[in-house]
Amino acid sequence: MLELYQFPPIWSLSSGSTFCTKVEAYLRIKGIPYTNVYQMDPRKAPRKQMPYLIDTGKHHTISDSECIFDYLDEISPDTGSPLDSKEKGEALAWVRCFDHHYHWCLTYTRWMMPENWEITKPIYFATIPKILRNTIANSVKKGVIKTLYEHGLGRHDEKSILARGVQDINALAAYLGNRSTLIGNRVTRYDMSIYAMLVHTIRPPIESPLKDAVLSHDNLCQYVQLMDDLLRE
Ligand SMILES: N[C@@H](CCC(=O)N[C@@H](CS)C(=O)NCC(=O)O)C(=O)O
Repeated sequence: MLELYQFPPIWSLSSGSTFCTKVEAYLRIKGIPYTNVYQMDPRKAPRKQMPYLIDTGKHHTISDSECIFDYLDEISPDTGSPLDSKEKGEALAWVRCFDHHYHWCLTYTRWMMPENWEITKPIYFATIPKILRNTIANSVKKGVIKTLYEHGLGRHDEKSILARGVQDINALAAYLGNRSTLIGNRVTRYDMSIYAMLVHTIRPPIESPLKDAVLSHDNLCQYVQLMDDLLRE
């Protein structure tokens, strides 16, 4: 049995974390049975980040969404038409762009834009007793500010951070054109990152130029819709 350790659902998302949504989406697309184990404290995770997966039968723990994907492909190999190395290279570049750059622009909109922090804070920290909520929320936020700075993005002003996120979105929309999936003619693991980042941008009640940018591209909205439909099946 596979146990997926992840942050719990919020708003209408499967999890508060893009990376957790990404992994759960892949498990569902592949039709692999799993159980969700919701956990709020990433310090309990092997790499101090969520998600992670435990294959209880094999006493095997895997953390990091990409490592989890490799494991899922190992136990349930992809039977679709294979991608060539150029297609794989392009898809990987998009995943790296969204997982390691766009994700931080999105994080900025939730944690750093004061009007959005007012929405995020009570939801993210709802399970913390009220008396401690502000102290803990502010201490976790300090960690996010530090990570954004160390990443490099946090050294820019808000206007540039948001502009960079919008650039990622516009570039993706141009690349996707009228195709319905990122690469090849079928849904692959690479779609899961892109779907997770887009759905986390448009679904929550968090307003930002990133959300406006996604919503302004019909092909990206249709892309999210297609993945939502497949995940409901
Ligand atoms: N490279 C990791 C990134 C996972 C990640 O950043 N998880 C975040 C939630 S979105 C987390 O657990 N953050 C807590 C922390 O870093 O303290 C993956 O692909 O799984």
